[in-house]
Amino acid sequence: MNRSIEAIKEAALRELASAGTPDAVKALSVRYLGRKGAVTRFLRNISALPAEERPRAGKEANAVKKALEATFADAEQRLAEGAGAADDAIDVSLPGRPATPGRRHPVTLISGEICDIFARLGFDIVEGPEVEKDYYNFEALNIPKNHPARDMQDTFYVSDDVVLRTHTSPIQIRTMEKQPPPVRIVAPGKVYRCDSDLTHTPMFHQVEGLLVDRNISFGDLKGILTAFVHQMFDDRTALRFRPSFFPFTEPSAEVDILCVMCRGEGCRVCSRTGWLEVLGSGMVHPAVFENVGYDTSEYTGFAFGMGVERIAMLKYGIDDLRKFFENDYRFLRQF
Ligand code: 2NL
Repeated sequence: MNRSIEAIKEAALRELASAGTPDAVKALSVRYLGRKGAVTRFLRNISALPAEERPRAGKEANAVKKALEATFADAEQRLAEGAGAADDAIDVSLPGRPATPGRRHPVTLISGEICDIFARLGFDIVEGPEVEKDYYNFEALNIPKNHPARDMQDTFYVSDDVVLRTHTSPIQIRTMEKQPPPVRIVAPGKVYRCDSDLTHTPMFHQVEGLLVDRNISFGDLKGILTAFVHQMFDDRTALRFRPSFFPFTEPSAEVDILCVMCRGEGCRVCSRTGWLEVLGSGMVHPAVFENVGYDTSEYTGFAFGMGVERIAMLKYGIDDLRKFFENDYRFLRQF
């Protein structure tokens, strides 16, 4: 009799293991615990047992009944929840989320375009350190010790004689120190100035250029920069060379181009002048050549520099410098 209630329990659990739905568990529950179920019938038959066996058999059978009731209820609930969860399970047929591959920053694109144009004109592209010796950033470029550019207000000092470069000219000094003329290079890169407002950021990008050879004249400077502007914008963009001053060039000239927005009519972008200032330039100062050991009786050269953000704003029609530094992908993805 005892073995028999144990056998019923084992059979019930074996069948339960292969019941895959809540309904299958319910049917099992009826077959074992229902009015005509195996456990119920067993309980009913206890009265037929010898009197001394009845209490023990009753106790055991009731324990099995309780255990099965709980186990069936558990299984039914677990299968019901499992069926619900199947709706939220991974749908392997769904297409994956597309990866956002990113793209080049507009300033990188324009810096590259500028360098490409000069590369086609025979210039090599050279880079150099952003943390630079005072000597390469100022001294070698004929910028005297009391010059305002050297002030703490304008320059980030790393130590007494080390600065964050304020222009990429040190690259050109280093190149001239390493090799004799001819030199034909452009120097792109980040530069740093202690300045921050609507139209200035403490870091911005520059491309500078240098050409040194025999018989280089201001005419060569005008020719190369005209070719550059015509390729960067279009070949009907006029240039205007205005006298200016830089410590490292003599004579020096600012280069204006006819306003790319209004074509000289006068607009907000060109402050009603019809012209845009885009480049600084000049013939390399003899003092600079002497600092790198070039013979000034044999060689002359020209140099120029431009701000990449400024060119990018004109080329893409962007009116706010800060857009380049916000890293808003809705802006950056347009280029
Ligand atoms: C500007 C002006 C300029 C240079 C940069 C240069 C470099 C050497 C020697 C002489 Cl090694 N000059 N660079 C010359 C004239 C102007 O940049 O407005 N930059 C944004």
